[in-house]
Amino acid sequence: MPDFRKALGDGRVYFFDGGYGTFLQSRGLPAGMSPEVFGLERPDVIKSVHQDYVDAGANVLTTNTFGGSRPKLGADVDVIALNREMALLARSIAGDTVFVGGSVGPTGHFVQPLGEMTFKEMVEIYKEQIQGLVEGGVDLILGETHFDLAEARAVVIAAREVCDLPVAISMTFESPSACLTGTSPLTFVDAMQNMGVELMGTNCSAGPEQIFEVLKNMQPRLSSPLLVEANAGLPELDENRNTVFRLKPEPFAEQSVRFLEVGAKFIGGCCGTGPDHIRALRAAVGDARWKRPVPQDDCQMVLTSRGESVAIGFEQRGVIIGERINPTGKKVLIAELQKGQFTEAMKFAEEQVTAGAPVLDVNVGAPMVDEVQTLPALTKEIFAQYSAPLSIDSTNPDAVEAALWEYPGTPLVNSISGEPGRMERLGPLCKKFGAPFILLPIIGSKLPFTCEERIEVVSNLLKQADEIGIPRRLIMVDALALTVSSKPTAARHCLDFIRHCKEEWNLPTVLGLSNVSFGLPARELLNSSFLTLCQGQGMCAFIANPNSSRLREALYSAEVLLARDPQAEQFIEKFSDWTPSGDNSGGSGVGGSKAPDKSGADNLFDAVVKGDRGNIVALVERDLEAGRKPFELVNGDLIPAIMEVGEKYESKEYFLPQLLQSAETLQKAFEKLKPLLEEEGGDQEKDTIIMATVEGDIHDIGKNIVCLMLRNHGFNVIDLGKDVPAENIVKAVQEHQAKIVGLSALMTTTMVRMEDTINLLKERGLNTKVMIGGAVITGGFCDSIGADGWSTDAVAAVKVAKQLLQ
Ligand code: THG
Repeated sequence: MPDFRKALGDGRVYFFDGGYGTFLQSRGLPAGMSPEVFGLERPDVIKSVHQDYVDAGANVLTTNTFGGSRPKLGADVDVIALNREMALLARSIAGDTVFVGGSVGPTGHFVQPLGEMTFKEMVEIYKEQIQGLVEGGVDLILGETHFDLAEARAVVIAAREVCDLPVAISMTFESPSACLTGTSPLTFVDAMQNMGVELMGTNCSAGPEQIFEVLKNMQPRLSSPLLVEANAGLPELDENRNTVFRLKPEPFAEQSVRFLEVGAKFIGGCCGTGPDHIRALRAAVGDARWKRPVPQDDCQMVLTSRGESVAIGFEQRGVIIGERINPTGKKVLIAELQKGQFTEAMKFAEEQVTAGAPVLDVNVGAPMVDEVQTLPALTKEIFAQYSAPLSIDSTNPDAVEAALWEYPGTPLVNSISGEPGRMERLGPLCKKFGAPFILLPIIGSKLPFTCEERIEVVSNLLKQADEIGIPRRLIMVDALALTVSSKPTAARHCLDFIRHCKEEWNLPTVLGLSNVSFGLPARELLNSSFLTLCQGQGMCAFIANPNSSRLREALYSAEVLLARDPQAEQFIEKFSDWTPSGDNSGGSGVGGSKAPDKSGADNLFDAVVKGDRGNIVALVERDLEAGRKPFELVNGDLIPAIMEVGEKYESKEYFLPQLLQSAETLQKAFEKLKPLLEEEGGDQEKDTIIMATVEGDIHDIGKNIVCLMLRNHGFNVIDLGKDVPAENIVKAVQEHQAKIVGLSALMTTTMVRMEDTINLLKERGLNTKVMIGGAVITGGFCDSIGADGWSTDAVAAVKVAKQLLQ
């Protein structure tokens, strides 16, 4: 038997059969009877129709199973047996020279929220039907006349779960621009290509001339072979008010031949066509060859919702993925999500769509929120109201899967990290659902820093993806924006990496823009400059707040400069009434700078406040030589100085870099003084504090700063690092007889793990004080898990530690 997959790739044009309904009626099908049930009673009639089409020159027969699904057939019919019988009938005529397509039509139901059925139920219905078709020996599964993208997707997923056969999906479009449920021909093509559907096309609805318009709208990104089956003209009502199709075989054939110009490889007929139409078609096509469609719209990736596509790529405009539906730092949103309410989340959706975000990120990771339940529920709520494709943002693979089962298009999966097991779990799922995904170059708790490290991590992940057979059009790389205030070259490595992804791998990149400016003032300024730099290197999308006008200004300006906004059309539309912000008044720029002047600190206090690392040791030596006592230096100068720094930080005069610099300066002074202090102070005991970032969380910048500050304030700090299991923390408490444990977590998803440690301490009968910290910690959360103190910054953390010892 010839292989249908080979036929898909060769240069030939193939012919499907024509309509069956009218034909069967003329051969005895009673009005109102299911053609499939009739087929069971009169296999001879079905065979005769198949035979007529083979005689007319069809290369592919479709089985008499268009309405062969459970909801259409009812409970009394053996669905699998019927489909198997019908497939066997077609096979008996097709022999081993003609292909058999297992026809799968609409169920007559809609998937939620349009209808009552869940997507999973729809898939189960199709699995049953397809099982029978496969048993009967079909060569491909052929979804026909679908008018809902969700239903078409259900056919594809059912086929993939049941068999390994190629899948063809043919949609019916009410108009050249959309099907009944609002999907455009191009979005249909995008979604099917994402899913790896081997053959796609359109049938029914109208005659060849109208269908040609639909095909033209599919062109921009079409690279797959097309299947086209037009009706015999537009339906008309005859004198008995019956629908009739009057287009004769020759004009039908003449008009259908034009389909070859736009990539058709398989041509047949739909309602009102018969063997003569197919015969005429074959004659008209003659020995013309298939012309593979070449997409004109150059892009690397496409996201789709039910109705819309968003193209991502080097020749495409930068795409804002709206970040606001994310509990980080949003108390009202967290409280609502915990109760399963979405008012606040929907407000963020509305606001971001209005601000022009083409894609919305959806993240519900917060303590006491069941993501597996909440993520799909919110996803559903959003896509029912907004057509922007979504980015499903979760570290919980079960939650991602649950959301994929609900979504009617091919959304962005954010993300697949290098954590062991992630690619194995999510890769095949994304492939099956045709969901593009973000590859996050983080392995376990390791954050690659240099460009080379990032390249190595992503190379390995790409290898894994290749092994699973994931096509490159589904992969986008997170370039990993790290914080420049703690790692000054972080952004440069990121820029190098973006270029590498583009030039060496032809892969689009994305990043969470705001990470870069953490700990600095005027974050929007840095974020928008960083955006421009990234765009210059080839970054394609970014997760950010679309309400920021500064960001939009930077984005749309860059699009003009990168020649992706022809005649500056978009730029002019957005900014024609823009007014320059102009002068230097209002706190910005000249004269307003409060950054410390580092030059020439001539005393210890100033040196610490100014963060004068180079001078501090010399100053300590000078003061010692002058006869000052080590304790006097600490208590009289150094501690007051770092307190002053803390105050400046709290009043937002200082930011993270200054805080770090001062802390390091202080540390240098302490190192110099340490041996002398120990001599002088004898056996004065320091209080021990155990510090750790909890298991599952790999953020340690904040915790490291707290450690530094605590040491500076005379604590004996034992830093267990990041991603530390509760068991290890408790062990360290016992071993070092610590008075306090400090737990850190940055993410709302990991802060819940703090409770593990508290519970374990209680279990072991230890009454060690626990203080917790992190950007998203609140007093309410602290009380709810039974911690003794909390803070969201390093200066306050020291105060809390001191209070806990009183
Ligand atoms: N890469 C990928 N996905 C990501 C990130 C990334 N998803 C999450 C995050 N990073 C990007 N999203 C956000 C969302 C919110 C904030 C920052 C990044 C944020 N929120 C404010 C805060 O914490 O103060 C809340 C203020 C407000 O908006 O009300 O900053 O890097 N692939």
